[in-house]
Formats: sequence, structure tokens, C-alpha cells
Amino acid sequence: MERPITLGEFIIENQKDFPYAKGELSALLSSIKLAGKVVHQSINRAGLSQILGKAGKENIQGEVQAKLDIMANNEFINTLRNRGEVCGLASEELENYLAFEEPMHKEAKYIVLIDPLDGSSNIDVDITVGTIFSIYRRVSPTGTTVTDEDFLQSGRNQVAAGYLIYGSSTILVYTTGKGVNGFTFDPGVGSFFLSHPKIKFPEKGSIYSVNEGNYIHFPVGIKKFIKWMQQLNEEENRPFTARYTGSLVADFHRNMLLGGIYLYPQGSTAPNGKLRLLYECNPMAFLAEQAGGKAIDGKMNIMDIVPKELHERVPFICGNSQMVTIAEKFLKEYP
Ligand code: AHM
Ligand code: MG
Repeated sequence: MERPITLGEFIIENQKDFPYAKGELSALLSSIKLAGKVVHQSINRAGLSQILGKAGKENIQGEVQAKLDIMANNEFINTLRNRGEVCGLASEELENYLAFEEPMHKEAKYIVLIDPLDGSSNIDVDITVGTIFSIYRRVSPTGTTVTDEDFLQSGRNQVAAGYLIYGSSTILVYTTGKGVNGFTFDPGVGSFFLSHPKIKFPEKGSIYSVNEGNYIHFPVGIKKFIKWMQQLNEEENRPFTARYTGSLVADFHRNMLLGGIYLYPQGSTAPNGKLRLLYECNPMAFLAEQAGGKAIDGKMNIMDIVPKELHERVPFICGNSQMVTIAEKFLKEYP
């Protein structure tokens, strides 16, 4: 049997797609791959190495940090800082962005935004979590300190985005704007192998993921859309199936492979929903579009939003294109 290509081989092979590339983006992706292996290892041994549980601190969003949140955050920051491709990094776990200014970062062109451990409330109960990353080229001149402008770019400017899903297998899924590919980690060999080439949403979806406990708070259009998905219509394969883990990465991954829609709408208690535009929504929107799907905030495409602040939240509806378009219609009809 032919050996599948490794992530390292794939990255190098595809480097030529970037006219300006000198291998820096490839090196950056390799750093993410490396940090991902370390986090995979820690998550797998978490119950044995006493790093489950809360850290006793809150992050900038006022959310309780798990010990693994902090561990994953440090791992990604240190790994990316140890090499010269990144000049600045913003994390869901940190109040402000970091400027990397050691001599090795002088020529660095890239900034990274990261949710180091998404769905971390699931860790202690052994449910899938993930890491989400988003990569941009800086807009300020090389060699200067990074500015707000470098981080507050619209999602359309992303040069790469992806996630690691720490599930029954650990898989790294990413895009550089030329489709979406997934690589499964073989812990015995220590390498990621191409297992999910050219991922596309199935044309029709029949799964929906939403925290229905918040139903009472949802806008009317979303309530009507949910009821529509639950109605009997054999021709359209309705009622659809509800699946919600509380880990965006897990819900997105399943919906992309099997066909479905993820919703985190606004509610009266969360006027802009819960998810963060820069660390969660933009990278998932980039992947979704590259896989033939769609992502909106209810009114516009997620990647067209111009961010105003680092930790901005937006309502998020993302998945199979047909399903998102129907949700959009309901929202227009019942604003
Ligand atoms: P986190 O980054 O603090 O883990 O929060 C994001 C997570 C998503 O992964 C998930 O879809 C959502 O929050 C679940 O929220 P809720 O528990 O309100 O349904
Ligand atoms: Mg998150």
C-alpha cells in the first residue's frame, strides 16, 4: 500500500502556490504542528498528570481558565516565539496581543490569532476539544512594533487558518485558500498523515448544532428556523438531527464532514452571542468557505466584518451553504 503523504511533505509541496513565499508560512505551520503534538500529548495524559481542573483564574472574558487552557496557551506562544516567522500573537486567553521583538523576529511578516483550547469546559469530562488558529500578514512595516491595525484585519485577509481536533484521533485541518485538507496524527510514528484530502461539505445537510437551552433568548428568525428544521418533511429529510457537544471544533468538524449547520445566535443575555470573531469565527468561516460552506452573523458574511476590538463577539451561523442560506431567509423574514 502506498504511504500517505505527511503534513510536512504536503506543506513543502504546496509552498510553490504562494508567489511571495520564501518558506516562512511553511515554517510557521510546522511550528503549529509541533505545538499541537505537545498539546495532544498533554490532553491524552491529562487525567494522569494532574492537570485536569480549574486553574483558579479567569481570562479576559471573565471565563474560568482550566489548567490545560494555560498550558496550551503557553505551548503555542513559546513554540511560535522560538522561531522567526511571527511578529505578533493574540490569544483568547490574553488581554492584549504580544509583540515578538527579539532580533530573530526582525524580518517576521506574520501575525497569529489563536484560541489555544476551544471547548475547554469539556476537558474534565473527556469530550473532544480543539485549538483554532488564524494567520495574517502584518500591514505595518516589517521591523517595527506590531500595531492594533495588524490584528484588526477583516477575515478576508487571512492567509491561512485551521484547527486541531483532539478527538478519538487528533487531526489537523487547515486551509491556505486552496481548499481544505485534514491530517491525522499517528502517535506511534509522531507524524500527521493526509487522511482527509480536499474536504467539502456534502451538498445537503441534515444536522444542526445549537445550545437549545438558550432558545427562549433567540431572535424570532432563529426560533422559526429551528422549528422548520424540526418539522416533518420526508422529501427534504426533515426533521433534521440535533447534535451539540459544546466544543465548536467538534461540532464544526462533524458538520463539515457529514453536512450540517452550527448556530450561536445572539440572545437577550448575550447581545452578540458568545463566540469571538478573531479567534473562532473568522478561521472557521475561512475553512467553511473553502469547503463550499458559508458563515454569517445573521446579516453579513463573517469574513467581511471589520473588527473593532480584539475580543469582539459576533453571532455565528456556519456550515452547509444551503442550510445557512435558509437560516438567512428566516432572519430576513423575521428580523
Ligand atoms: P471557549 O473558547 O471558552 O471554550 O468557548 C467557546 C465554546 C465553543 O467551543 C462552544 O461551541 C461554545 O463555547 C459552547 O457554549 P455554550 O456552553 O454556551 O453552549
Ligand atoms: Mg473558544
